[in-house]
Amino acid sequence: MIVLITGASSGFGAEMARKFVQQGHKVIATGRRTDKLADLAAELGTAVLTVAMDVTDKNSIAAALASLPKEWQEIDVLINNAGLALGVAPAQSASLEQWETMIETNCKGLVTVTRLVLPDMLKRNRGTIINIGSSAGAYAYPGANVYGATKAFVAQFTLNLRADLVGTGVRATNLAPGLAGGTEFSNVRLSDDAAAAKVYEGTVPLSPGDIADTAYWIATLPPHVNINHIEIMPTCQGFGPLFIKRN
Ligand code: NDP
Ligand code: 8X3
Repeated sequence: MIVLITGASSGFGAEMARKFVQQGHKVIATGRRTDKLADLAAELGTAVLTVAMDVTDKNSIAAALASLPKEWQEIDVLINNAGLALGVAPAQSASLEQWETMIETNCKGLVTVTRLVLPDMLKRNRGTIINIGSSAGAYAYPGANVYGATKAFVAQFTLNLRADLVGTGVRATNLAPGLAGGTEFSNVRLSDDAAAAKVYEGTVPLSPGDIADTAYWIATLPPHVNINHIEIMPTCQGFGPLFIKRN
């Protein structure tokens, strides 16, 4: 299979690239940091093609897809993984610019890549699209305001994609992890490496390997099986009680 992964320069994306390559597949690893993509290619060899792609820039996405050599053009699996949370401030004081970046990346970027890759999958009547959502798309918590909303968008877009794709050979899944360590997610969100490390203190979070194994399982199920939505949490994570502010 040929697997295109957005945001393969770190975290889940890089680990999913490793998983698919180790299992004998070819990976188009995309992202903005081409130095990190080059490191991944050096590690994994010729089964990886690195392509610069900024999902917030439609021209960058189109140029990346147009640049694919002929033998890399038939994408079997698209993993829309590129995404980020920025900040934990409450809505009333959050940065509007950070909100816009999350919407541009997690929502607009994801739908643009999907829209540009989908027609070729439909021509071949096969393909799997795995969108990386989040438990934050299902459960509210303070400071998740727009991040959680973007992941709720991912969940509903995936279901609506499924509705449109019924009867074709193309599948779509929302893969929604909870707390996961070993990625740059909290470093990016908090812009403070010490604070990012504290997020995982005293926990056994999900690992990038857990997510890569799940994505691989979804992509290699028999063609008649579609996982619509899968939510995974570490065993140590639960659901907060509904918050009540008492006088
Ligand atoms: P990382 O920060 O390690 O990885 C994020 C990836 O997204 C990077 O490779 C980054 O690449 C890429 N990315 C960000 N912005 C853009 C952009 N504009 N264009 C292209 N690529 C971009 O975090 P994770 O691996 O943890 O996150 C991966 C996905 O998983 C995200 O969608 C995140 O929301 C989701 N998630 C994470 C959880 C966690 O707890 N870690 C839990 C649930 C969901 P580059 O900077 O090189 O462009
Ligand atoms: C990342 C999981 O709980 O930090 O999507 O929002 S959480």
